[in-house]
Amino acid sequence: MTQPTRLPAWNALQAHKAEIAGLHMRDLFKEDPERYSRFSIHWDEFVFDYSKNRITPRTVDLLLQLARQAELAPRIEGMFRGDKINVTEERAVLHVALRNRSNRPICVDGVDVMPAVNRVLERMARFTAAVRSGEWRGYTGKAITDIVNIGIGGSDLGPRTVVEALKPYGSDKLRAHFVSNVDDADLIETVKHLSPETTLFCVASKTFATQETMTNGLSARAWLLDHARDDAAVAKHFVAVSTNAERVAAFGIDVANMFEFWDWVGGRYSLWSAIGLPIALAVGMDRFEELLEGAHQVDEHFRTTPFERNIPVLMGLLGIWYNNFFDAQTYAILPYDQYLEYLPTYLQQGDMESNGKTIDINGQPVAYPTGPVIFGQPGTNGQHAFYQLIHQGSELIPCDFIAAAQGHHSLGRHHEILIANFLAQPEALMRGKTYDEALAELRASGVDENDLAKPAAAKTFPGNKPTNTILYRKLTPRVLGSLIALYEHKIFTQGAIWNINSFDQMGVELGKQLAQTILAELSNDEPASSHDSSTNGLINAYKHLRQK
Ligand code: G6Q
Repeated sequence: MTQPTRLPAWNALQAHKAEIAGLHMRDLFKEDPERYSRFSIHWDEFVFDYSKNRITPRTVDLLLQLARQAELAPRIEGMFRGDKINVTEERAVLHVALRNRSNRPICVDGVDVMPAVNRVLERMARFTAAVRSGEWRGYTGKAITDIVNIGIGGSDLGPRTVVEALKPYGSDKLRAHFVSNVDDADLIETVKHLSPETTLFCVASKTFATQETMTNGLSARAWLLDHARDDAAVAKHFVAVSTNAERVAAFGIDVANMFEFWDWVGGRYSLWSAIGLPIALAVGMDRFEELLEGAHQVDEHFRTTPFERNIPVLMGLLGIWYNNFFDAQTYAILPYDQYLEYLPTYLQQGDMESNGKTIDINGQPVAYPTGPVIFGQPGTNGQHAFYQLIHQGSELIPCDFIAAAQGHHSLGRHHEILIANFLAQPEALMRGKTYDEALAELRASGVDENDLAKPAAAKTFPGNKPTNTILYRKLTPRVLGSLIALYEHKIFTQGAIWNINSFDQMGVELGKQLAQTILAELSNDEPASSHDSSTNGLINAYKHLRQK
C-alpha cells in the first residue's frame, strides 16, 4: 500500500494535467460528436453522464491506471470478504452484508453474518407490521400515529434522508419525526403537537452512550411518564436500536424491544441496518427491502464491473482528478428533486467524516489533499443563491446534478421547468459565454458602443466547469438505495486511492472530551481559569450573562 503520489500514474496525470490545462470543453464537444456516448453509462434505471468533465480519453485511461496501481480491486474484494479494513478500530466494514440480498455467506472472524442479518430483518418486519396495522398499542390502548427517532449523526441522517425521500410512499396514519440536537428546542418543538398516548420513540444509538441521544431519550421518557404516570408505559412507547444491550437495559428499555446491529456497521453506513427501522415503519418493510435491493444491485455493479464501466469507480476517480490535480477543495451535490432535500447533508457526513483524514493507513501523514468540503441543496433554489460563485467565482467547484425523469406528481409544467433548469445549468457551466458573445448580446439589446466593454466583461462566463449528471427514471425505494450506494462506493474508491481509513472518525473525539470538562465547570459559579484566555473569557461571560 504505497502513497498514491509515488505511483507512476500519478506523475503521468500531473504531466497530462499540464497538457490539457488549456483545452476548453466547448471545443472538445465540437471536435468529438461521440463525446456523450463515449463518456456516459446507461445502467439499470440510471444514466450517468460524465462527458462534461475536463477529460480526454487519455485522462480516463490514466485515472484507470491509477486505480489499478493503487490496488483498488483487491481492496474492494477485501471489504466484501469481511477483512478488517477499518484498521484503527480493527473492524470489518460490512454495510454491504446488510443488503446482501443474494445471501452469499460473508464471514467475520470465520462466522457467516448473514443469519444474524436476516434474523434482525425478520424482527423488523414483524414489529413494523404490528405498528402499522395498529396491533401494537400505546398505554391507553390506542394505535401508534407518530414515531420519533432519537439519534444523531449516523443514527439520524440516514433514516431522516430516506424517510424524506420516500414521503410519497408514506402514510398520514403514521408520521415519522427526527430529534437529534441536544438543544432542547429540537425535542420540545417535535413533541409539542404529539400525543404521548400514540407516540413511539425509537432511541437509535450504536454505542448507547452518545450524550445528545441519551439526554433527549431521558427527556422523552420523562415526557411520556409525565402523562402516563406508570413505568410500564415505557415498554409500549420505547424501542432501541443499538449494538449495546447492557446499556439499553440500563437506560430502562426492555431488551425485548431492542433491534440489534453490529460493530462492523459504521454509523454513517448504518441506514441499511435496524437503524433503518423508522424507514420501515414509515413506508413498510417491503419498501425497505426494495431499498436494500437497489443498494445490493450497486454493490454487485461495483464488485464485478470492469473499472471503465464502473460508475462509482469513475465518480471517485473524477473527484480525485479535480481534488488532487486542479486543487479543487469543494464539491457540490445538487439534487433537482425536492424529496432529496437532505441528500447533500447526508453525503456531507458520508464523505467528510470518511475521507477528512490526513494520516494514512500506515500511520503516516499524507502529502496530498484528501476529502473535499461537500455542500449543496436542492435545485433550483441554489441557482438563486450560491451558483454565482460556481459560474464566475475564482474557485473550481465540481458538481453533481441529480434528477428524476418522472416526478411523483404532475402539477402543471413544474417538472419540465425543473428538468429544463437541471439540464441548462451543466450546459452553462460547460460552455460559458465568451466576451464576444456577451458583446454581441449587449449590442443587440441597444447598448451604446462606448459603454459595452465593462458590462461585457462582467457578463463573460469562463465555462469549462466540470459536472456529472445523474438521471434516473423515478425516485423509488429501489432507485434511492442504488443512488446512496453509488456515493458510498465513490467514497470508498477515493479513500482507497488516498490510502486512508475511511471508516473511523477520530476527529470527532477531542471536542467531546473538552465538552465534558467544560460541562462540569458550568455547574458552578466559580470563574474558569484552566483554559486559554479565550475559552476562560467565554465561560465567564456565559456565567455572567446567564444570571441576568
Ligand atoms: C458516524 C459517526 C457518528 C455516529 C454518531 C452517533 O459514522 O460514527 O455520526 O453515528 O456519533 O453515534 P451513536 O450511534 O453511537 O449514538
